[in-house]
Amino acid sequence: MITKDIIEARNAPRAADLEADYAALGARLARNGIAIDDLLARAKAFEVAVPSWGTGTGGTRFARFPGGGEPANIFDKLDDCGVIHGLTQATPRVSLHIPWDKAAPADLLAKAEEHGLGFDAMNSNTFQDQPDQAHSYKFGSLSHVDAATRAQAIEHNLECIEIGKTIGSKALTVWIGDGANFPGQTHMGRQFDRYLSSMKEIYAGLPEDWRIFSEHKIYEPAFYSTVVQDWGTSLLTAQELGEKAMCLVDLGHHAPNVNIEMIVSRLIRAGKLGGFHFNDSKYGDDDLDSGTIEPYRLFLVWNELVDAEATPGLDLAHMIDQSHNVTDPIESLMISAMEIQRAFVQASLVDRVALAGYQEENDALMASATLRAAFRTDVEPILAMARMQTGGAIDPIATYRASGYRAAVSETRPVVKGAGGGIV
Ligand code: LRH
Ligand code: MN
Ligand code: MN
Repeated sequence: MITKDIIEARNAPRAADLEADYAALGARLARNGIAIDDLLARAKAFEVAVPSWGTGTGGTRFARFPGGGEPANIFDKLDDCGVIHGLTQATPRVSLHIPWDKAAPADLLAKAEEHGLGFDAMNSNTFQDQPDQAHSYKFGSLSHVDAATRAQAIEHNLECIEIGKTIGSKALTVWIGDGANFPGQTHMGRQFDRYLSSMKEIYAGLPEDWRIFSEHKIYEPAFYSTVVQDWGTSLLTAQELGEKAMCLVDLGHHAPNVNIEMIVSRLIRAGKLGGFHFNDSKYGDDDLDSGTIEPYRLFLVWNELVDAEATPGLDLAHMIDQSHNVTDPIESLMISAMEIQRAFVQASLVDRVALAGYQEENDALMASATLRAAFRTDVEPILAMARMQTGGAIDPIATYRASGYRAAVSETRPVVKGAGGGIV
């Protein structure tokens, strides 16, 4: 654990500079009629959930290169999530993946409480075979041609809900790898019908105050066709299931150049946007740290979200979904949380009255300049001030490195073997 003392000791020599930077930015924003303290309050209220699976070193289909001190189980992972939240004060919840994180609920709750953490959406897993399972998912799960295999996959999702109920989760995210590698391998219509009918059975098991998120992904592991390949299919699914069903947008699950912010806008319009898996990518489902490849796109997504934040019923689950191959996962997850928060604060700076005026006047140049003016604003003093005032670190990466946390846990955690490829 990284104690408050360690954080305060690292913050102390930086606090005066931060106050000065914050005052300078405040004066600049005030000239444009923006109250910096309002932005500070928004930054403090910001939350994004951490994926339990992101705390371990990921891999590719070719190899995995584990680092020292990797978490060996969900309790180690929760310890790491506690560090991330302690330093950033932006990640108070963890999203679990079952069966990877299966453990006694009382123990999960106790460990989470130790770090002041709660649990976000549960994630089911019918894209891998588990050692003890009766039917293989090689040819699909919820859309499999075999009824017994579908029943097993449905049962697993219902079990995820049961586990989630015991730890205070309120949502289930379903992503399936079902699809086909070759034209003709599956009947696309009948396969989707089977998927829908399985999802209806899962939906029937949802508690009143729960939601189910349908997560689409264009391809992989299936390389020719995927059952839930795009937001259209996800929307069809959510609409057919009912009001507790929503769509989840994983930023890495689209073809290159797809206008994701427009998908976000459409799903809000349909009343079906439920949440996000934030990450960044260059080519496919790269699961890179948020805001490290296309920060402007992340900003544009947030621009839609801030624009629509007063929409009745809009209640979004913000989660990170990443895999870290060459960095310390704790550092990468902190970077992502802070970049997502940055895009949110920058989007909060957009002069929406001016923007609407330019749009009405067809002034394309000034409309686009209005967005870029917000994006160009360095809001780091606001983010750092939010962290400092809530007990986090002014500079989380430097504080983490100075704490020696990874070296300390390397002493007690067993070495995790890593020859196999990654999964996500
Ligand atoms: C699939 C995915 C989905 C899984 C996670 C591990 O690519 O994005 O959200 O649950 O990765
Ligand atoms: Mn995802
Ligand atoms: Mn993914």
